[in-house]
Amino acid sequence: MVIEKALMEELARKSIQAEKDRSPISPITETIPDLTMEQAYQIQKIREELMIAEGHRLIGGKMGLTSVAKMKQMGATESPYGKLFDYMLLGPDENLVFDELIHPRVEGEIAFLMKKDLYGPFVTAADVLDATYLVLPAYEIIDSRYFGFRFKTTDSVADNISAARFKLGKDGVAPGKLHLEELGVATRFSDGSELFATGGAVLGHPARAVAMYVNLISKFHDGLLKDQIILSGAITAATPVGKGWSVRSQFQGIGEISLSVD
Ligand code: OOG
Ligand code: MG
Repeated sequence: MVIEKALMEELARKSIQAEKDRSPISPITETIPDLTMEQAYQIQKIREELMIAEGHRLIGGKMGLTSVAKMKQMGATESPYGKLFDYMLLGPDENLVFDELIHPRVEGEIAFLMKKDLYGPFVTAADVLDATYLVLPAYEIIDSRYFGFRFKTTDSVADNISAARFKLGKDGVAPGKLHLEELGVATRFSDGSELFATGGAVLGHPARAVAMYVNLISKFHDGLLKDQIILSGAITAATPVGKGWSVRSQFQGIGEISLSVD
């Protein structure tokens, strides 16, 4: 189905409004079942432009569904991208405020801080490592604007793939010294539950996810820029959290990160 620009803008505004009001909406595919990935990215792009027009600053990007654990959890096989804005970044000692979100889930991720601009569509994992200043432990807090976190990947793409908040560890390491595919990430929640995986869970090597991001955004002639941050996707499944929860992770050879929920 052809979707007029005006309808795309309306759909982008609904997702933004749902985020602001903490009030979930129905997936687009309930009314437009054949929504294509291309159309979904066009809606996401309009959403991005509206956010920037409101005064938010674009500070990086994120890949999603890059590990088998996440793909299984969401029942999807395609890895989509989204964008990160300044208001999403939690300070090093800042807590997550549950009441600002709808149904937050926490994900452990490897973040990359860039020292050079990268433009696709022919960027490789080696190019990414060469353009990376630091690799850091990160948590992403996703918060789908759709009821019950239920959607198709196209719906999620139009909703900036659930991006809501993220936090970086205090220490980072230059990538040259690391074997990111072998690095273990151990996470422990305050209820005693634990998750473990290695960096290789993300497409065999997390730099591949970053390369994929750069190559995908080149369709809009966008690049991954110096000083931007990119999250390479959840290493393990996302965990729903509530008020009073806390979580701590060790990223072997990089550092640790923790988060509490108020
Ligand atoms: C889509 C976002 C997935 C990740 O790291 O896999 C994501 C979703 O599951 O809501 O951020
Ligand atoms: Mg994520």
